[in-house]
Amino acid sequence: MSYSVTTPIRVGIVGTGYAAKRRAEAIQADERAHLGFVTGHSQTRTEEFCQAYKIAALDSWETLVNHPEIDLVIICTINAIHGKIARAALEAGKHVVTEYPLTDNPEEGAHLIALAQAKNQLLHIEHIELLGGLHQTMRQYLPALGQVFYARYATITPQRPAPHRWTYHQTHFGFPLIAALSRIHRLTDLFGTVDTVFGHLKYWDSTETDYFTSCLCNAQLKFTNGLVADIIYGKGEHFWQSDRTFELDGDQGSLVFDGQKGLLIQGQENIPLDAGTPKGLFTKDTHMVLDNLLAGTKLYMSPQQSLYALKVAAAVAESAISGHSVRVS
Ligand code: NAP
Ligand code: BLA
Repeated sequence: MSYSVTTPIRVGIVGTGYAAKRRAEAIQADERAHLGFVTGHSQTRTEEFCQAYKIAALDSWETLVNHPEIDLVIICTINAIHGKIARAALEAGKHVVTEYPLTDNPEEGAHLIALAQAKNQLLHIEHIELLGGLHQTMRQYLPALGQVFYARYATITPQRPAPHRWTYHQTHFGFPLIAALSRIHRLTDLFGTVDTVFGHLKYWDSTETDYFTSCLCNAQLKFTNGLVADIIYGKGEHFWQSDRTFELDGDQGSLVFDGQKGLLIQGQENIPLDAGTPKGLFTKDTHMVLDNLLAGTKLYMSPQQSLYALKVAAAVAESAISGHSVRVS
């Protein structure tokens, strides 16, 4: 696919947090692009951002997506508004990159992908987990496990006191395994399609303001190839021990990672594995986006792959509400 865009690509960013900063640095380090504008939330952090990157602020994302001097909009704000910003930006004729998730609604996701295709504009959903050492190492050693029949991926983050931030707000963050879509996406990328899911979700101390102090979200996925996967996502004040274990069990061996350190276990043999550091991934993603826009180089994944992970996550959300297992259509 080739796009009509000329250098330098003029970029506007929505958001001023961690992802936005990494994007701004990557854009400013690349002569093929120019960072012109940002729009933020709180005035202080917007001003800090503008000072750090020597750029101008626009008063709203609506103004930013319609700005005539912007070709590419990068969406790095709270999850609840990704979908509507992406839609408005595509309708305004902009190329769009969004941090995951694209939206919480698979139908809206499909519509946005079709809209971008019809208008020949880029819609890229960042999934930096695929670019990271952990995923690459898992992929590399997968064949050594034979037939994989079980996966278990836990990310538990104790946090005391729970911060009064959007990531502890039911609406701004959204259903935890849609917000943390990488957990499901890592597995669908490795193991393909899912037949049925079962989900569970608990919030602690959630108030009428929608903030909670902890959440626990579990999902069991049964893949078409027979593999069963347990995903555990928890954070907040009610957890006492952090956990980042990713385990795959096959008939020839197991792969077990604790954070970035892993072991390949085959019979009596244990081979230590190191997945490196998860730094620099937003830069990698940004470079690949510019390569794609300017040279048509293939990106590391398609929006359809993100949409499939979203469909599975939405089925988990449906199951968590109904208490029944849900077939993924
Ligand atoms: P962050 O550092 O907390 O930044 C969040 C941004 O959203 C800030 O600009 C914040 O502004 C703004 N914001 C907060 N509450 C808001 C509200 N109610 N309405 C509008 N804007 C609001 O978060 P982040 O880690 O950069 O995450 C941004 C996006 O990237 C999220 O969708 C996240 O899932 C995704 N993502 C992040 C990572 C990562 O490594 N961090 C990885 C993958 C995907 P103020 O600070 O002024 O409130
Ligand atoms: C993913 N990290 C995320 C997401 C959020 C944060 C909101 C998306 C939702 C999710 O998948 O859980 C936020 N991450 C944070 C915050 C810290 C953090 C506030 O580590 C505080 C230290 N992201 C960072 C930092 C690194 C980082 C400092 O903010 C590490 C260098 C990496 N975050 C990182 C990666 C992902 C992610 C690689 C993708 C998720 C995955 O690997 O599966």
